[in-house]
Amino acid sequence: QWDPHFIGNRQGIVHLFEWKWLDIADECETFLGPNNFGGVQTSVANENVIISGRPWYERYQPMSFKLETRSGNEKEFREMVVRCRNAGIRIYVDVVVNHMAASQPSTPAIGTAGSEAYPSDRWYPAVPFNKSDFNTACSIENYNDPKQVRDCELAGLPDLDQGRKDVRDKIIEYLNHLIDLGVAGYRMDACKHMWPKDLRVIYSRVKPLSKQNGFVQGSRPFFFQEVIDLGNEAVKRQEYISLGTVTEFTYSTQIGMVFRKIERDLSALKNWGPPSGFLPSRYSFVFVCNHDNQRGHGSGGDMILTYKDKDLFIKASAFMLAHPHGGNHPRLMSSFYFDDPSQGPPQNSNGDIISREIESNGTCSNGWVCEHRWPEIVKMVKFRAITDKTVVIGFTNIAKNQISFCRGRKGFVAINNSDQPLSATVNACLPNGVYCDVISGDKVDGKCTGTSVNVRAGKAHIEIPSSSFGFLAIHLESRL
Ligand code: AAO
Repeated sequence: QWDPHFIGNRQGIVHLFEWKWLDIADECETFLGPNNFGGVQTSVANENVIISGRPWYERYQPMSFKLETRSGNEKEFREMVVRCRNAGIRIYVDVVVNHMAASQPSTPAIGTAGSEAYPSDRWYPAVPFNKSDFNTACSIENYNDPKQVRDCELAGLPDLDQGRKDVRDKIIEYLNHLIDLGVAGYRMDACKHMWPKDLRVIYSRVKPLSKQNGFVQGSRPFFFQEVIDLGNEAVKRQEYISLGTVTEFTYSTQIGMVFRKIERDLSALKNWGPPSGFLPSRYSFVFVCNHDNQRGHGSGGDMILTYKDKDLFIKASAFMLAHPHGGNHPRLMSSFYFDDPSQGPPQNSNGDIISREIESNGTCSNGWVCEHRWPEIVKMVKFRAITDKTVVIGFTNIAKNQISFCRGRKGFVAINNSDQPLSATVNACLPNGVYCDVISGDKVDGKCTGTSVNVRAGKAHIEIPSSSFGFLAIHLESRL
């Protein structure tokens, strides 16, 4: 429940937020597979309520467990899983089982598979769930009262009682259906609002993965559980680590503070890990931003870095990929452009999602950002694979907001986040040789199109002008 089951030495889970299943299949084959990514987090796959204006968040209001949404139907879902697996990529589904759809301006509420529901009567015939399956209505007002957080309603969403057998059975049936379709695991939504003891029962009854679907027979699916814990409330993320990995929201806020220079500077990266307040790496599910906090939902704040802060976001993401904390599954957000935080994905006048298109330079168009295609990020996914299973050594605080470190004897990075040029001789740890910085250029026919770095006796002289991007990375395979 802590292993993402990547195929080979792959790295990172890309959240293809609001993508259609067949677009994901295509992305696996043409980009993610060839570039050594590990997996994809999909949007919520089961039927959701239709909300006028089609905001993205309608998908967090389930109507039934039918696999039919704006991303596609069950047949397309299955095709995606198989095509991605054949391209070396695992699929993880966003799963919402804390609650069902809230009341809408008109009754009955209508879902993306055509189902009807009567939320104010707690009647969802397409499951079916009725009044007895829900906790008594009350709203979460005090996050310091764990019972209220678990048994009352998050944002007015009718709160399922996972302590009831028939509720559990329906949830387990759905999770097992996804296993049969070949998924490798789940992003479990709103775990803070469900009792760990109930989740334990549910997870324990989820089928093991099978050889037939390309896994080690009998292995457990991967769980990453959404629990927002910034240290100031009663519910702690530690309550969930015996069940699977847990989202590390403090990582997202702290990395933003470090790179934005809010009460922090790059020297904070020296003790990056449990000493900074993070869970042990095995349990820690890390990311720079997610689909909520990139738009002010959840634990959003001004410190969060998103695609809108392009250079800083790339630098922070490159650091996340260069640093071993979070194991092989750091999550990379892949967004659509938005101004209004409620705005849904690119869609036509019928409300159908418009596919991303790929430009000749490899970037996305039609309203999709595709951060996962930005070259620095792609190159650092490779860096992470090459330096896998090594630790940070030779960390050097060069000057304020100028640091460097090695990943064992396999990789080296230097970061300049100051207004001053960086020029220093530092520990570089790699075998003697001349290496090509993969951020400023590429190794082409044995020559470097960017900055070369000469490593001698574990040291190198490096220069990062203040006008440059501010990140330098070399590794064993960039040796000239
Ligand atoms: C929509 C409308 C609502 C309406 C509702 C029902 O926006 O106005 O009442 O429908 O009609 C998403 C959207 C919601 C949307 C919902 C359903 O974000 O806006 O509601 O779909 O369509 C809490 C949960 C966390 C949750 C987060 C949004 O703990 O699980 O709220 N995230 C997930 C998904 C998310 C989704 C849902 C859950 C629901 O990722 O996309 O909602 O399925 C504190 C608590 C957090 C809490 C936040 C926000 O955070 O700690 O646990 O998150 O408050 O309520 C500082 C603090 C930080 C604090 C934060 C905000 O940062 O340090 O702790 O301030 O106060």
